[in-house]
Amino acid sequence: MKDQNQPVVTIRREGPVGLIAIANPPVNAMGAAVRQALLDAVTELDGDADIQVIALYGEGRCFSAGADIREFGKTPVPPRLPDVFDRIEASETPIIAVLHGTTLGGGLELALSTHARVILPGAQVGLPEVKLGLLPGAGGTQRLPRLVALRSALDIITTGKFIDAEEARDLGVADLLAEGTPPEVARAAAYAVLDGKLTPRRTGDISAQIDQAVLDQTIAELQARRPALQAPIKAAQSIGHAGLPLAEGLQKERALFLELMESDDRQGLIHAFAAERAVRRIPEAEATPRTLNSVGVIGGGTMGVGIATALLQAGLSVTLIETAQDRAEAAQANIARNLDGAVKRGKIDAATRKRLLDALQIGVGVEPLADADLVIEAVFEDMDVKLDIFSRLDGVCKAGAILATNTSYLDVNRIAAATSRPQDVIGLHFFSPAHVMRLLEVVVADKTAPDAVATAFDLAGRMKKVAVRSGVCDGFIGNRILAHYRKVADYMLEDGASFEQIDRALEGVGFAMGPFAVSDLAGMDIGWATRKRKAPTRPASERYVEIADRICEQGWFGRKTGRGYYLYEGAGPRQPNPDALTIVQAERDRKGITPRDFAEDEIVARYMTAMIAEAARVVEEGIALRPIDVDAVFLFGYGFPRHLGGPLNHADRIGAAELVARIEGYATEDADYWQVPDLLRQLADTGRSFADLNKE
Ligand code: 3H9
Repeated sequence: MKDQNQPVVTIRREGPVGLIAIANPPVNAMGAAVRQALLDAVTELDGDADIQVIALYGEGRCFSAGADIREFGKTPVPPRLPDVFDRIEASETPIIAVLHGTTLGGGLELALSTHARVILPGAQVGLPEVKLGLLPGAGGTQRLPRLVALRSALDIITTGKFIDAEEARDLGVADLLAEGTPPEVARAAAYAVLDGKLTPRRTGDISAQIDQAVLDQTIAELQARRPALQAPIKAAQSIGHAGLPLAEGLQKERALFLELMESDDRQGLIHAFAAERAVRRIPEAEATPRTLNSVGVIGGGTMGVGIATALLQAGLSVTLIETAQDRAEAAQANIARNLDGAVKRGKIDAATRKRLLDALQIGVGVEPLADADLVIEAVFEDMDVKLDIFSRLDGVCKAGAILATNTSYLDVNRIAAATSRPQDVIGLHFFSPAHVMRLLEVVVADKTAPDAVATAFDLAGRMKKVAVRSGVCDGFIGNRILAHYRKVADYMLEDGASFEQIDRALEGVGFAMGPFAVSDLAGMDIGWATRKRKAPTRPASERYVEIADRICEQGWFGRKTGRGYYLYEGAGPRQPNPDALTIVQAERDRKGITPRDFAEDEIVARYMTAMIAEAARVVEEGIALRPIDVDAVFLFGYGFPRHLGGPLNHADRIGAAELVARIEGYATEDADYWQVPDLLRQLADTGRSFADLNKE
């Protein structure tokens, strides 16, 4: 952490060379203090007759991650970044930037406003503002197209992707690639300028070549692909002004930037960025994680294979256990196939694939797990099977080993009680495919030890996953909320909306897929099995829609059988399964329901309200630590639209009072299902928001 007394920018004079270092850990974000100090440093050195060249670098892990995101939405404090950068570009004394670690957003814009850039191997640069619902608003859209080809500038800015040091040099973002520590390279670069080996120039003096046809085509593609996302479109429009004199282009960029700054998308996307990091704040954060080198995975199905793949990729050695040797070998082959996919996508090379496979052992029975530091059970959802496995693990595993279950909804306390060491038992709920999906629910049972929880979070970090702490309940955070709101989609279907219309409405607001398309993808048999399991405990008063059961009874489980709600025969856009439509109508007739029309707005309102209601209960009961934890679960595990920031961030936009009014309105049709959660009512009564609870 930053010592408040340390300066955020330091100056050093070494003969004719002036060195400026930004020192604002952890990522040299440019908040008000850095902006002012940078401006002062440049003004001072530029005014010093003895200084002939200035080199600028970052202390710590990177050059700079850009503007300080925490200041967004607050009253701006001068000087503004664009003004600081204009002053840097105007400097009479040449200024060189030395880029190491990540140089992002305003950090790269700072570098573009200097007179030459030297990049260190391993560095990455990017203008990721569009991912935050913004555009580079401190000259990025005007200066980058002056240095690189228009197509490259459009690509970098509208995707927000990171590019590596070599590519940065090849494209023209950086002038030179050089090895050394940032201060060493800074010094060397300064002398290269003095010796005439590196020629500084003002980016603003270069003219950009804007090919209108290329620009128009990019904007048309962006509009077609993601019409709801304004930031990439506006960013491309802003690049279109780079052919103007710099000052004029910068003004236009500023206007577009400010429009985006006011947008809901910007708020939602920055909330999503914060959510990914906020979930790390857990009561067990101070506990020391246990050592984790070898992991056992029990079960070689889709889940076990995905988990094992992800563990290997995180550098752990894995022992995969199955019930028979041939099944273990089949799992091993599937893991190899996953790693082949990673090679194909350029994520790992062939040598790494071999090394990872060498770290995989397979076996039968729990005995090979005696020395494992962690065991993750990923067999099918049957409590008796799990209880048996955990009691056997208890008999063979070494003291201090963590025993984890990947159950999606079963009671982790009961599983822990099957062992003599409940303090070592935890839920690690991965999402399928486990080597791809980023979410990991860490389910903390009543007796789970703090250092076991800390170990799970440490593991998630190594696996580059977003871990969210959950308490024990049926379905934990995500599946519990899903089980509730998924019903409302069925209710609307039975009452008159079509499954296509419901899917379209939700995809229209940005869900990756509507609920019926998701059922088809996941396999309708999975939900069917769960419904059968829950049937004995379902209250008689609960409204139950049988449409999905009727479809499953035909042997239609979605994609894997070629038909479900939709048909999957051949390529092309999805087509509704006509027989499914007949089943829907037959079920309405059987229950005497006269179908009514649903507007898309109403579909979205009911679906979101149901989701928010159960999410509020999950927070109220302490299953989730904070509202933002629920948001993270849905953003990273359920395809919730990122620009809405998660269900409870979205709830704040709707307002608690409006949500209460909606639920009370819907309750006139079904008072059993639609109940106002106490927490939501409290927020409505006190005028508070879920965001306020995140701050507590
Ligand atoms: C911009 O520049 C706008 C301009 O165009 C125009 C302005 C006029 N500000 O991610 P980590 C914090 S928009 C404030 O865990 P990593 C982060 O929250 C900006 N704080 O580490 C975390 O705090 P905590 C464009 C920031 O190694 C801590 O630093 N820039 C910022 O996995 C460590 O971060 C971006 O979009 C920031 N800009 O990844 C870059 N960045 O520990 C966003 C980070 O309290 N940042 N923090 O939770 C990143 O992509 C990653 O953080 C980075 C490091 C790759 C840098």
